[in-house]
Amino acid sequence: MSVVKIAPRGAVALLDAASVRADFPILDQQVNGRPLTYLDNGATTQKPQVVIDATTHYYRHDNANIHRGVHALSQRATEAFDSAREKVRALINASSTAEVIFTRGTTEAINLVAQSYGGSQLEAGDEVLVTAMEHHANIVPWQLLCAKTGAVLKVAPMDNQGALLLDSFAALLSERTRLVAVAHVSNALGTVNPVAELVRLARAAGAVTMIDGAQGAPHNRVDMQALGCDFYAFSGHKLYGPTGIGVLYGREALLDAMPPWQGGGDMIRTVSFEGSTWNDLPAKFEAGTPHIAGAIGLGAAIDYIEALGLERIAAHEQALLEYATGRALDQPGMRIIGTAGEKAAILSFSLAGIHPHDVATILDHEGVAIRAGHHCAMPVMTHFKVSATARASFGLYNNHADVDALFRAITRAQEFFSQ
Ligand code: C6P
Repeated sequence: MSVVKIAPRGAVALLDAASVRADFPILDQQVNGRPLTYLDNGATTQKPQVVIDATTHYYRHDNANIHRGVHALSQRATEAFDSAREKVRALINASSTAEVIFTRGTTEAINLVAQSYGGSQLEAGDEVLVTAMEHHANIVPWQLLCAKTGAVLKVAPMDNQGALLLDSFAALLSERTRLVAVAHVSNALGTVNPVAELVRLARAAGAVTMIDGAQGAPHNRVDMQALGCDFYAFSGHKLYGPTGIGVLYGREALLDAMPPWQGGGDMIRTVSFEGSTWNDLPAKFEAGTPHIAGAIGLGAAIDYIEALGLERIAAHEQALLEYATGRALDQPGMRIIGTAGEKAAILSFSLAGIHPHDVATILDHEGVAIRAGHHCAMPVMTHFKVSATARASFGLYNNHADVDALFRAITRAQEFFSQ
């Protein structure tokens, strides 16, 4: 079994987890008579008070539709919404805010690309290449596209540690490959894919690249210009922001050439019964009233994580992963599922003789929140010959005491089932 790599920490001051924790009021509660230990951050993260305040402030003081009214409230709402987009742009180092499309989340962003780019560009016999560790959100939209166009879905395999087989990936690329869609980080395994290298290979083969960053953007700084991908998607709610808001980054030249995917208000320049013309980016892909409060909340979440420092967050989470992995290796009957050399702070596991759902239920009785199931990555479960795993996933407010609480509860579950 390979050992988890530790991010270089020398240059980065560590997070003060205790003071950070105080920023998240939800963490200060008892669940089933125990202090809450929240380890389901891969599913969604908790929100700091500043995010709650930003959305409340909008509804309390500035609530109005954007880009439509000349009145003061609409101007304030528009300013806050536009400034959130600029914060996203800066976070991911996109060249311009035209490249930042607000969506409902990662799922909607990938569907947008599949339907608009894929639907207009792919033909029968073209190929879409994904990997064996994708979330359903980065499989099913491509299957729908293939069914519609006659394109073919190809799957790059992974090894038994959950690492992508680079040679096989490269061998699957050909002049027929039109689109490569890859997870930055696997939600079921924690594997960090070498996305820069994958993008380089895909581009050399002439393919367009879509990175599913749902589990990538929250754990590492991502830089669109350095990465060179064509599309990158992530969800606000996994980045300490609200649900219902997410981002599609798209290279401007591609977005410009793509047809709209939904019609309605805001995405048009002119409408007549003879035909309509489209608005500039990013409005062309944002039909209807957007999730204004969500975008504002996401902007506040970005301010929050930038103030803490994404590098410090990454180092802190890697330290926790290293500690939890060491504990797991010492725990009798515990199998880690996903042991790639490069991992984000996700620990998928099974306990001998106990169904993952029972593990999660007993942990819940101990106040420890984890997720159990297939994690919307059924092919990953098939690969590892399990129907489900238990999964602890760490966020910036978790600490060593949370890992200790996890392992206390795991031992309790094992004792309970050995009776
Ligand atoms: N994974 C998890 O518990 P949405 O639902 O659109 O915000 O994100 C979808 C998605 C896409 N890709 C990856 C890699 C993901 O992890 C997720 C969401 C959650 O792992 C819910 S299944």
